[in-house]
Amino acid sequence: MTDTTTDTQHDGTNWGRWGADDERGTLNFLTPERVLAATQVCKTGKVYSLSLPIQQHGVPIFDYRGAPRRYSLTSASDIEPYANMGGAPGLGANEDMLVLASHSITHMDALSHVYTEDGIYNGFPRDEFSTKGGASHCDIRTTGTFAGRGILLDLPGHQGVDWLEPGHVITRAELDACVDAQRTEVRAGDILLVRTGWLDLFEQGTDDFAQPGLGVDAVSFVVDHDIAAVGADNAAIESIPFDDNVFLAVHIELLVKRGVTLMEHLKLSELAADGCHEFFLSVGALPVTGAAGSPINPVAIG
Ligand code: UVW
Repeated sequence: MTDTTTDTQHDGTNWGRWGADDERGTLNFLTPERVLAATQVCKTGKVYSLSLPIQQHGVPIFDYRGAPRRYSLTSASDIEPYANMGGAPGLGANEDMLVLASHSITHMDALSHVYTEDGIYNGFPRDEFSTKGGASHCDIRTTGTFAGRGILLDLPGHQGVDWLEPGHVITRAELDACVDAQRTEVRAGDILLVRTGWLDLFEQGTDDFAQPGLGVDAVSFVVDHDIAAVGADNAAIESIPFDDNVFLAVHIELLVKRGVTLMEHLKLSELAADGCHEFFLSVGALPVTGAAGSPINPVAIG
């Protein structure tokens, strides 16, 4: 079973690994053979939505992104909306207008989301993201649809706590220990979901901005196992404050340098409660041309 790696791997990055024009990054690990094999892992057939509800209150929202808005576009309060088109009296339809940030609540980062002075993933220029058109490379459509074998590392479950402490920096050793304790086999092309318990703490009403999350040391787990994508139940995959106080340190290592798709604010507690550590996972983003991210509703089948 092979992926389509054709090029030499730059030191510490995947730039050029799948060609100079690659916009899929580590989703290239998800070969049709691996996706087909992933369909065989289901045991219960239980279907899980990993998305929080899109609403204004009771969900994590960053001030600068604002709360999502749902406005009624049409409703029964409109006077006979279809009458002049031949509709029967009383016939109508309810519709909405949705206004929300691309990185609202449960969402996926496109590979154009974070840039450094060297550019975005694969070296595409950071200044090609325009006000009018958004991303000309690595918009959400290029990575927004994928499926494969998902694995859950339930760190609080393994460590016997309700949640990891805010600000806790997760290490490679903690991920390895959790894998061993859960007896979860990690395979190339897996989609790794890390439960920190932070959403459970959020539900208790914390107003602490600090969050547990991956540290730079944990990046080697993703790299060594050829992980295709990473998701977590926290805001940024990585710890806040950032590891070693390097702003977006793990985003730079995973998203920018290696083209690893990231999914944040995933609802993982039901999978954890069921002890479901292996599942088929299907992820779809809104295919918005030029967008740097999108709300998602990943579906896991246990
Ligand atoms: C940033 O970290 C800037 O955004 P997100 O957490 O959505 O990746």
